[in-house]
Amino acid sequence: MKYLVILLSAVLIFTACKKVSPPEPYGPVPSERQLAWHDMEYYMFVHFTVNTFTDKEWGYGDEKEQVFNPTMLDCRQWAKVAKDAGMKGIIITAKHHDGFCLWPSKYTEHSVKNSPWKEGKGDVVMELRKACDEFGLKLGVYLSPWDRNSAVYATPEYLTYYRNQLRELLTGYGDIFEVWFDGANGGDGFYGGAREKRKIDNKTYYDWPNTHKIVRELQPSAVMFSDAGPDIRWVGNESGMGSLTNWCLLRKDEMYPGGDFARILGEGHEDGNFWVPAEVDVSIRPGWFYHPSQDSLVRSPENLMELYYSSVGRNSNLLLNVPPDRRGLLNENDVKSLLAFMQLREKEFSRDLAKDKSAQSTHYRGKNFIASFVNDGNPETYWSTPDDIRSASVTINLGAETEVNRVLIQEYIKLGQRVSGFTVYAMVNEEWKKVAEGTTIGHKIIRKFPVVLTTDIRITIDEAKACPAISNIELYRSPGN
Ligand code: FUL
Repeated sequence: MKYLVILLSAVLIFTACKKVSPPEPYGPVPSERQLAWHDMEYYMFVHFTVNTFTDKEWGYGDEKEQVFNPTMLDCRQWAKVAKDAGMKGIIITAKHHDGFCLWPSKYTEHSVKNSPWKEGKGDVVMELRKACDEFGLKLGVYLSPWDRNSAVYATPEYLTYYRNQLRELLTGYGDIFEVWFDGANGGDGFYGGAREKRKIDNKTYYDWPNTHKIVRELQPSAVMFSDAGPDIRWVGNESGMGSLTNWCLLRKDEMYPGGDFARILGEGHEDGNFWVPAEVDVSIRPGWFYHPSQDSLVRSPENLMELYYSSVGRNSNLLLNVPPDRRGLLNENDVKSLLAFMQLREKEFSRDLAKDKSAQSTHYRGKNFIASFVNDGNPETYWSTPDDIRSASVTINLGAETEVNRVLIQEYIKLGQRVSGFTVYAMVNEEWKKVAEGTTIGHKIIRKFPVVLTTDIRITIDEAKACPAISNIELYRSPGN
């Protein structure tokens, strides 16, 4: 009898503790390298080349190497500012369309090695590598496929040249987190003195799959950006606007860099068969390169905050361009704005009102998928429902009447992007008042709404492609509008 009781108790305890299995992933899921990229959220773009000294946006390719002569170049200053501004990395234009290389490439004479800067002994990419290491930042490279200097551009020989340069960058400068392939191909250029218009076929000329293989082989952790991925996609505009509906998915085989896909790139493809999330690239000034005439046109901290909401707040990463000036320093005006933006952000999200408050849900999958995992501060735990429940709510009780005007929601994207419709309600005067609604969530969305004095916030998943998996909910009373 005694043994029977022990046995029965053991069975009961076992049943009570039995873990329910997690939901099956739905559709494409992010790779490890993409997951690491999602977590970066905000990093710096640095446009710097001969254009900085010639006051151009697109160099023709005939610029003399002598024009590149920064007087006080200091990559440590760039990195320190990036770090202090809360950025996680820096992507540099190692080569822009003019073909001038910021590192002493052995495949061309058109580089820093023939410039007066450091008597031709300098290497901007290496200095930036060291500075990034010192400040704990990741490094990325932009290598323009269009090269208006190269005599062989538009011939098959150019691909060998381009890939050799890519290999130099991917083998000589430590770990690269992102390789940026832009899609511009304007036509005319210097081309070794030919000074003519050269057209290439975007779809076929660059033979991208074989270039991508080089990146995978030499830097397996790096993500590749272009209009069409393969890992990260352009958001379709350069004004800093992520799309409110933003699927991390793309039918990327239908796309190619430089194609006419701007609208599709904003929303992605709901039924996309690859995980290719959006990156918002935008400049702190009207131009990508430094122009003295734009010193007074630097975006204000408040404007940068709006960019943050329309990028990071819309399931995209923010790649913010801050172009060094002719000294080779980030200009004082830009630095001031960036650091003030950092302070604004700290104030905006200073105290998460949801953290560790009681959370209840209409449904839950099992004890390892309960509502309180949405505000436990652990990105690896999440609330989820049984497989057949695709609409459900989680309610956070704030303990007392509290002012709230921001909500942040994250899906557990390791299981794919699942939610396609949600609504946020606040309990005001004992009634549920709708304060925000939307379609997709993905890695992260942040929504503003007018201040409500409330005791409870309810997030309802109205529609999902599979049972929802929500890893994080945060609530704020921001001083902003
Ligand atoms: C574009 C280029 O043409 C611009 O000059 C800039 O580099 C931007 C980020 O990408 O394709």
